[in-house]
Amino acid sequence: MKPWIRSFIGLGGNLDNPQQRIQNACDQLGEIRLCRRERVSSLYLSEPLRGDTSSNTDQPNYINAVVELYTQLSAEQLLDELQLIEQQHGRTRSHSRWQSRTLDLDILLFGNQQTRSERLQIPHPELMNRSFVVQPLSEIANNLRLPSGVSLQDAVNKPDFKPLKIVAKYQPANQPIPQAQPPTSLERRSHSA
Ligand code: A4P
Ligand code: MG
Repeated sequence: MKPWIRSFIGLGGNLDNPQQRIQNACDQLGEIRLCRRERVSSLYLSEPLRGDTSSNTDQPNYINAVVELYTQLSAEQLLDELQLIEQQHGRTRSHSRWQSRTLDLDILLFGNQQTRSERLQIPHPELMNRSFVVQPLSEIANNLRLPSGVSLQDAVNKPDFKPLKIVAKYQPANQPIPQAQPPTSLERRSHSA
């Protein structure tokens, strides 16, 4: 049997209800063949990282999250599956980077694999420099080390690390919506006071 590789997928989007889209994309990641979704981070709000080009100012804020995915696929096969999901979310690709997008799915880490091909760069080259990756990743895999041996905590402890706001927890589809609990006697008392 093929080994299960522990990978981490970064999710980001800033167009067409990104919060709902990221929730849906987390569901879809759990349905990819030969993959088992484990932990899912909270959803974080982040200001657009834009590079220094002037063509893409005034972008909406992003929602970002990270998912832990065990897989028996190769990294290339996994990328194919991720790109299919991006297409289902109407992702269009322009030639310039840093453009607004409905959904971006990046392979951040793939076991201890280190790949630098034209199609795949693993670990993701900017992983340690982006708080919208570092923060959700450290939420679900606090003690993580990169294949180079560098610890994720080094990025969290950098003086310029800016903590992001959590906007929602991941709610799996088909999960019953929690019923409102009857107020406790303490709450009843504070209302009637
Ligand atoms: N590719 C290479 N390595 C990988 C990998 N590890 N995972 C190749 C996924 N794809 C990888 O990607 C272009 C090509 O990268 C793919 O065809 C694949 O073969 P793309 O998704 O089509 O284009 P892109 O998203 O514009 O490029 P990239 O490099 O993913 O963009 P970035 O650098 O990730 O920037 N601000 C905030 N706050 N939050 C964000 O999520 N994202 C971006 C996108 C900019 N600003 C942001 C955010
Ligand atoms: Mg991408």
